[in-house]
Amino acid sequence: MKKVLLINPPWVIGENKNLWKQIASCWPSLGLAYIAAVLEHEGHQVYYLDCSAEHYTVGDLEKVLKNYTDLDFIGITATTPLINNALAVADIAKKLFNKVKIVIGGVHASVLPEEVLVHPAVDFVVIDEGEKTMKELVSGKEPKDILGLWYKKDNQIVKNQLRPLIQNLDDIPPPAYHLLPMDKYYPAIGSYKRLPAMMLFATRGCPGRCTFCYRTFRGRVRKRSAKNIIDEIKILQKNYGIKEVAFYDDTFTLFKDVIKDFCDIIIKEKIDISWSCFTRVDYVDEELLGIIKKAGCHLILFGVESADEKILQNINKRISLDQVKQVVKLARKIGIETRASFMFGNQGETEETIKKTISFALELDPDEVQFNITTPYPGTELFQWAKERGYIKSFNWNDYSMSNVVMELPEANQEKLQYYYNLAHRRFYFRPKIILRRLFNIRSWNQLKQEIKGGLALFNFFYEKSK
Ligand code: B12
Repeated sequence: MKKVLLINPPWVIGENKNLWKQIASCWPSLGLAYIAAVLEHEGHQVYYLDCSAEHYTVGDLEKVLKNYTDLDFIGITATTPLINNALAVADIAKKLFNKVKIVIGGVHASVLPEEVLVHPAVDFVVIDEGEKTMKELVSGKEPKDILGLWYKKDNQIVKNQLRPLIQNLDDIPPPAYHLLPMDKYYPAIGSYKRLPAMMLFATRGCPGRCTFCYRTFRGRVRKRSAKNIIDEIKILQKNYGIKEVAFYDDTFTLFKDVIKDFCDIIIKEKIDISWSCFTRVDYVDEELLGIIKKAGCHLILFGVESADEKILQNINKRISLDQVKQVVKLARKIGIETRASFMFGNQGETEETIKKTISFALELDPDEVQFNITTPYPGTELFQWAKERGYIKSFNWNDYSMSNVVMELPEANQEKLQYYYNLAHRRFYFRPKIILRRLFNIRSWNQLKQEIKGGLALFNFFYEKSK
């Protein structure tokens, strides 16, 4: 039996530049929770430390880590903006427990394993899915025989081959929720109907090939069965009183057969759960929207990105603006709210195309919008494109949180991007029509509280900007 501590590193919120930070969600790293479940199955003792949910900063960590003793492994997850915090945690841990083996996994380490592994405190990097690789490592298999593992030996980096991805997601046990601080998690303002809520996945991988998006799990799509997803919802309801789930799949409606079965079970068994999901406009139709509405779906989030057809082509979005208009209209007819997200600063962006996107968002009139400033994440086609042209202003990963402009295009510089980012939100949300619609849609105290909090956050944001 080995003792393993899994850490979601601190996410210190930087300057208050990004309005979404004030109304953002707080979720666990389900990736770590899946790994925890697999390790527990093997008989190991596992601890889960969510520095983000506990609001710990890197400075708090020495004290916090002293609560753990006799650890054999520490596993840390990290996205690109969190990698420096993850490495700082690794340093503190290595100083406190010099025998502990430190493993880093997650998207950043999967894209840039070498960069992470050269850090002195890091012993192993796990590329892509971690369940089986971490299980073999902790259970004592020779590192040289473990697929998906990179490590240091005699000052050299040993690069084992990639591990084939898990084919049947039903084979993975449910996340080890019992190790998580479940009362610390919540969804973003405006995205839920009921609490408590938890995030969930029905698939892995995305069929899209957008140039700005990091293709997790090598873009290979896999599914869970409807029954397997329902069983997890039942665990969440029974053990934690969960009333709502937020599906964070890249394309929740990718496998229509599974979604239809899933909805059938919810309806037949009268399972009382409300939910939201992310998908692409080309993966829904009127029939499916009707079914998911009946099964409790109240909000769909999808990416439109730009209203300029040429930019949509440049980013390989593979959707048309007509499809977008049709889906928003259908969803409204059926009674599902929509949130459309847009980006400013993709390949080919100019002041004209930004204005076009803002006008389109107003005309489209979904229930909610989100405008983002494009960030070129390493591992994406966009990153390569921008790097080759010298458009990337910062290679400090701390800046890659989407609140900073790290890429400037010849016709869309930082000033313009920031200006239109603020203007777009203001123009969308400060319309009497949208304020009235939101007020009329309030059905509970909870929703009223959300609306007030969200409204105040927006107001505060623009007040700060105008000073
Ligand atoms: C849910 C989600 C969130 C949630 C919760 C994040 C969290 N606490 O983990 C919220 C909304 C808070 C969020 C915020 C952000 N997100 Co986000 N998010 C996702 C999303 C949709 C799913 C992540 C997930 O849970 N996947 C399912 C689990 C099972 O997979 P996993 O986490 O990758 O874990 C597996 C492996 O990676 C590996 N693994 C992971 N960690 C470890 C650690 C060890 C030790 C080992 C051995 C293995 C291992 O094993 C796991 C099991 O197989 C992904 C897209 C995607 N499809 O992955 C984007 C994604 C991770 N997010 C992204 C971004 C950019 C952000 C933000 C910067 C955006 C912003 N400013 O708001 C922030 C950063 C915040 C943060 N904490 O890092 C990018 C990251 C790109 C990059 N290179 O960093 C992604 C990949 C989207 C994309 N395609 O561009 N996000």
